[in-house]
Amino acid sequence: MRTQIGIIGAGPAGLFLSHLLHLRGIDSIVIESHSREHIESRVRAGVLEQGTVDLFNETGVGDRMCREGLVHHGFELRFNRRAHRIDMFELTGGRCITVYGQQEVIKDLVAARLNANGQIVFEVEDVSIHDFDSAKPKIRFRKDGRSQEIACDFIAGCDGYHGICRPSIPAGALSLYERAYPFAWLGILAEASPSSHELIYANHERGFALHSMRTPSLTRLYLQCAPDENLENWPDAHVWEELSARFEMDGFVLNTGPILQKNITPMRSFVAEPMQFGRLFLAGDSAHIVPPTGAKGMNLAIADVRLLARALDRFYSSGSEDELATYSQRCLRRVWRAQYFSYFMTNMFHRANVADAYDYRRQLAELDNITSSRAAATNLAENYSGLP
Ligand code: RFL
Ligand code: PHB
Repeated sequence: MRTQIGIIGAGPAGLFLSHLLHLRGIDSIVIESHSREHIESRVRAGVLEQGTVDLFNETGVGDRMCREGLVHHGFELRFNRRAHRIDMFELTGGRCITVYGQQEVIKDLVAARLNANGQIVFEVEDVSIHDFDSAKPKIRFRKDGRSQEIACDFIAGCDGYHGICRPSIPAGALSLYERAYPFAWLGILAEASPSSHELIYANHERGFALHSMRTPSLTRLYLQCAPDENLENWPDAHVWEELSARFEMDGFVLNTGPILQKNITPMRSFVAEPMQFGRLFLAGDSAHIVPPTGAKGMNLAIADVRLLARALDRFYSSGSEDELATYSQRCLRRVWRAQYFSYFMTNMFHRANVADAYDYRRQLAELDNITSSRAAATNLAENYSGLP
């Protein structure tokens, strides 16, 4: 097989890159280790920044998102058993977020690629990449037991944090920056109508909790738990009890219902620099991870591939490698802003050590500052809705 861009991974980064390249007349093949059914049902992110929504609309993949996505003008910070609304729309001069599940984004992008005769090879095994320090990179893999090779001009490593692209770069060529957190999130998807029209980020003595949603009849909720938490210690009744305690406030009722999915998400901050080696370009989670408290991961993946598609287009249309050479540097500014913001949100809401009463009071003072200073609230709203 031969293509211009060999893309590893059919997550938001790989699929949207393939779509953007197609719009610019550049050929690509996407290979993915899981099945189409698997990637279309994996529940992950839910918040799209304004810039991501605009980009999906401009490139023709936003129709269903516009019909079914929930547009939010604000969100709530809850602490000391009181609600404080951040009016993002008003504070940012009209910016909002859209709640639309990542698996819906994946379905829309897969459909767009397949309708345009795009090539996505699902369920590949033993993927390896070769000669990406030369002008003739190759991707090898097995499909249905048969060995295959793709010859290409460039490889896009869109294979997430656990992928093979980043570890294939020679040791010493990358600088890695990391932070681990002493907690994780237990997430549930429940058949219950959301208890509020907007997201609620709650700081509670017992730990962080987040109220989100997917549709008018599906609630997505998270609570801070131990990093090595065993789901067997969390029967449904216990999950609801704990969530109710953490969202507790006069007049607030948490709607409950059958729990459809339950999972644990570890929390990590990570950046690999530069996001390039020879003709291998990393994008999305393969190059950087943020804790989900800032709702930035998928948005960063989309922002990366927007720059990568433009740089590749410039290469093919003019022969110039200037945008490819600065790809990493231009991505990393946004990446580090999201690192800062996600770290800030994570530290403002989670209890790293329940015995640390000083830290809890410091967090409450920080939340008090944000909810009583227009300048501080504006700063939060600008970061949350995303860099233009
Ligand atoms: P993905 O989505 O991990 O996709 C990588 C794909 O590569 C495949 N793969 C391989 N394919 C072929 N060969 C190999 N050797 C391969 N190795 C791996 C994988 O199967 C997969 O299909 O990376 P991508 O495209 O960079 O996208 C990143 C986002 O998925 C991620 O940042 C977000 O989900 C993070 N995130 C959130 N981001 C937001 O912007 N807003 C949110 O509200 C938000 N909430 C969240 C989140 C992530 C969460 N979890 C589960 C980590 C909430 C949660 C709970
Ligand atoms: C979600 O709806 O899954 C979600 C929302 C906000 C976050 C993280 C996840 O910060």
